[in-house]
Amino acid sequence: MNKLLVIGAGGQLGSELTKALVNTHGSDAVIATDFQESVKSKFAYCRFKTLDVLDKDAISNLIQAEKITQIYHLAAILSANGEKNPVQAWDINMKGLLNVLDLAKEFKLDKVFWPSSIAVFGPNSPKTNTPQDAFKNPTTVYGISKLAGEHWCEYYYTTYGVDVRSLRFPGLIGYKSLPGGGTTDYAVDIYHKAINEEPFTCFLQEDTALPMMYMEDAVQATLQLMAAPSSDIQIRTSYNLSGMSFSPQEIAERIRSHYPEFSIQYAPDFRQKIADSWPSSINDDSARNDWGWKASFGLTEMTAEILTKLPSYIHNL
Ligand code: VAH
Repeated sequence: MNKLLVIGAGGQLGSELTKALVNTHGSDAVIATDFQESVKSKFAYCRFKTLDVLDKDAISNLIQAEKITQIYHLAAILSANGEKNPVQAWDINMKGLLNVLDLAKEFKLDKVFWPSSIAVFGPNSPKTNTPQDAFKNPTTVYGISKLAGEHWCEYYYTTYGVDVRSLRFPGLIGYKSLPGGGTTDYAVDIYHKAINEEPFTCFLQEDTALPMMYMEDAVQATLQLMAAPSSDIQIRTSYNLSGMSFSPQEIAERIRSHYPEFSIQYAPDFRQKIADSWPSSINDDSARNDWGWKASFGLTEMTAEILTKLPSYIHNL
């Protein structure tokens, strides 16, 4: 019987992926964990425990007590927050992953999922349609930790046979959790301001195009990758994944087709330098060829869905 442990379930991706895992495997098959007890209210539909990703013994005890077979390790400090406390970001992002990989090896877990990011690319990577194996020189602690983590995943697969699988997510946009300290999170906050009919100040320049993805697509890609036969997974660092690419002015234009009075101003801050180091679009041919990936949402579809569902979602909180 599959028994799934989600680490960092309270974050942007975890808030939606955990529900999808319960829908797929059943509520008894999933244990949601986070270091913050405060997120427990998000998980009325499955069991929740607090768990610190740096406490290897606690993770080990939970794996044994619950007979865990798969781990979805989502806990990480994102790009913008990581620059405020680099060493802490490295510790959580790297020691957390190594704890999970080592325990997956020790207990011969069936599978591990770990999210990487397009933040592994840097200023000398090709800017558009960036290929899977492009040169990478990340300039954020987050990107450095994700690139190092990718190679640790490949090492644990080739050396110990740990079936760890990974996706290089673009900026993920969902309406079921608040922004989490990422450079792309302006594209989450902007929708909240639009439905509240408040003016929006964007921390990036209007023409800064970045790779983005609607959370529904990110969740489906994760489920699809993890359900694929191991023999289909040709890349054991992390797969490029592409959804859409847009700039702040482009998303503002889409929002104005729903809220004509919506106003935006631009006040670039330290996050502009991070965004400028990343590609504007990603090539995901390998994911399409190896396990049949195809995005469903573009900017028009995502904007329509979020602006339709966000008001009632907030009302029912
Ligand atoms: C961040 N949302 O902004 C994340 C993402 C591509 C960026 O990894 O840090």
